[in-house]
Amino acid sequence: MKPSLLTIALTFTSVVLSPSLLAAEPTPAGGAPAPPAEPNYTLVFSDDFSTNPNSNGKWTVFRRQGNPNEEGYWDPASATWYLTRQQANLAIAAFANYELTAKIWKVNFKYRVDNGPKGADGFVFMFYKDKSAYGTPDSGTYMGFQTRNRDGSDNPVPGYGLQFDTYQYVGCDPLQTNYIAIIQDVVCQSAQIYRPFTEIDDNVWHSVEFRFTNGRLVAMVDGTTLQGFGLFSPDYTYTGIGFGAGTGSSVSNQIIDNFQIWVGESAK
Ligand SMILES: [Ca+2]
Ligand SMILES: [Ca+2]
Repeated sequence: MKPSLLTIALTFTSVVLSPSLLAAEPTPAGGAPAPPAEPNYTLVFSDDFSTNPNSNGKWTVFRRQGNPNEEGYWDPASATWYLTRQQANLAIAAFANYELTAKIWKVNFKYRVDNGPKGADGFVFMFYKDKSAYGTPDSGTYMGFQTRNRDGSDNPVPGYGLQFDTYQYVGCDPLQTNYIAIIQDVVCQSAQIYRPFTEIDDNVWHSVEFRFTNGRLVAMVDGTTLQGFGLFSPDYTYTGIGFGAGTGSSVSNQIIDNFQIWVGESAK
């Protein structure tokens, strides 16, 4: 029997999941009570990158180098979007022209990243992010999740990220192997939950579904649930939703496709 989302969430989050959230859910054991009902989702934003995302009106893009051939390069032949190409010190912060105010939603997207296992630095799906803070996105480690000053220092940007990290060092990353994590405001030492994940820079297309349900997060890659997590008190102040990515001295093509935002209402 396929484990329920609740079961998986518990596996990862027994410490941090809100007891009130748990109490609200039916018990999955025994088979008698029904699992939590799926919300009814409505598609509110999508881009299959069949048109140029740098001019199709769907995105607001910030770049460190200011070069749309390297940061947010649209490949018309494959109809995909390269967050970065294989060049050093790139950063992009690309926000969908959509204000994320919903508290029940999900996104779907595909990614392909090459140059493993030494690709870098990774990319991050961003949500409830303060897009007004940009600014120049910072490169490398910071993956556009933070902004960069003229002197090379960087600033926190409020909001959350589902991080796909492909370059690690002690003092920043919680693991010294490729991993996924939920981060907030800053990249380094902010992971609220993380786990090793090898299927990032393997140059294969992977499909992601990421669900947010009143603070409960579930990440699925290629149909398998990798991570469940609960936020006690989500910060809904900011509405930015999109992607960041960076390269440093090591590089990758970091490509996305078929991005969709769905907003849900409780089926109850
Ligand atoms: Ca496409
Ligand atoms: Ca890293």
